[in-house]
Amino acid sequence: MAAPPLSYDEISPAVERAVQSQRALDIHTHLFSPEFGAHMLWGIDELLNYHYLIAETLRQSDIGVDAFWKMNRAQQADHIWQTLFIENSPVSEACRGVITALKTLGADPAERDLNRIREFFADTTADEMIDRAFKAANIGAVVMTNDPFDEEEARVWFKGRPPNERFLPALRIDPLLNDYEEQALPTLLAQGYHADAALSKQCLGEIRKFINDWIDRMDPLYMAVSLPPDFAYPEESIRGELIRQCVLPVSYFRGVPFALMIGVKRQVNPSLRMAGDGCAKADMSALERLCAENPNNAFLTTFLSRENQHELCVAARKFPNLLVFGCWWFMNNPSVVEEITCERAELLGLSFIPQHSDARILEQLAYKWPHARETIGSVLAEKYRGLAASGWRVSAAELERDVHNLFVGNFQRFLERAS
Ligand code: HDL
Ligand code: ZN
Repeated sequence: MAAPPLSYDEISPAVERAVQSQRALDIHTHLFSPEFGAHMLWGIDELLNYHYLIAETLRQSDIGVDAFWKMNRAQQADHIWQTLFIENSPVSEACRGVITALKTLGADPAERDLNRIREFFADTTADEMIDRAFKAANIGAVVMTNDPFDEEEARVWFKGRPPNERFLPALRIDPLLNDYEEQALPTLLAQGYHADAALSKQCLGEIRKFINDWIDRMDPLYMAVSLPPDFAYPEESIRGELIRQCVLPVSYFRGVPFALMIGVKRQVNPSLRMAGDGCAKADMSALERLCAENPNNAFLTTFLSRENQHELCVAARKFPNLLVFGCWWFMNNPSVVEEITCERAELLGLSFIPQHSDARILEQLAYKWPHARETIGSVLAEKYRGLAASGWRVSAAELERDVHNLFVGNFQRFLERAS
């Protein structure tokens, strides 16, 4: 007996229940599990020192960037709190996120005294906060951003990091593709690979071995790179050669998808350090050619410019081997998440991954996911109401199936198809 269809008025509450109750897989974060030591960031002082809030503080503060960088973490947090939360109302998405995180983690969101908030975090251990943040965000696991070119992190992997079912690896290869001669080549040589600046045949073989060895060591869900707005493919360049001769063949033969995160302009203002990156519209034809020339390769992608989002949906319609994910970085604001999710549902149906958190500090999970579910839920409710008005009413079970696919199933099936 098929489950009864929802009435028009039952749709919105049913969508809300399905979206809130669906445990999600967070497919891109910068979080680390405790065995990565200082790489794991958590607590209110780290939460306030998020680079998004540093950029916003330096716009409104009178102390200037040099004086800010001379402060220690706690002094920086005090200054950020005073500037963005006390002297101004915390209206921005990153500011409101801190308030949501405090609330969902059980602290008093109306507490103005930062030292009282610090006491709340002082009473908790890292492991307890992991449990609390994952529960508050209703996520089962996060995918990390693991960098084999980071010496400290590589040491953990060389020791043989034990698998952790809540912190899953992703192999990040930005230095290889974006800074081969300055950053990647010295590391390749230090790790014993016979690489060279000329990208000789032997060198390309050694780089394929490097990628294979790190896949063996990490067992990553995918390999990823962030790329500038002028990313071109094919291209007579080091990057073009390494993608064609090393990344694509290894990605295919090992069944490890290649994630391209396109449109970041690194260090438009270097004085802001990690907060100094910008974005610009990229040329979609590079991704289209990659997907068209490599129909048996699996590609994940997200774009940083709002101006790329509609043409990305059109491109994704052409290539079943391309899975669009998330509202990345400067896209992760309710007004843009709503617009992007709406056009994806209209052009891609349910064949995309609506969100990842990009969390850098553990407790950000407790705001990035509640905010995302709020916006994605309201878009989905409107789509299912529209469907009902056209004459097609879904059951609660069908709704839950669809939401499971968006938050977990699409990615899992994509990985299975790639492997
Ligand atoms: O390159 C990336 O993965 C970006 O997400 C950057 O890390 C960026 O600094 C960030 O944290 N965005 O949310
Ligand atoms: Zn990121």
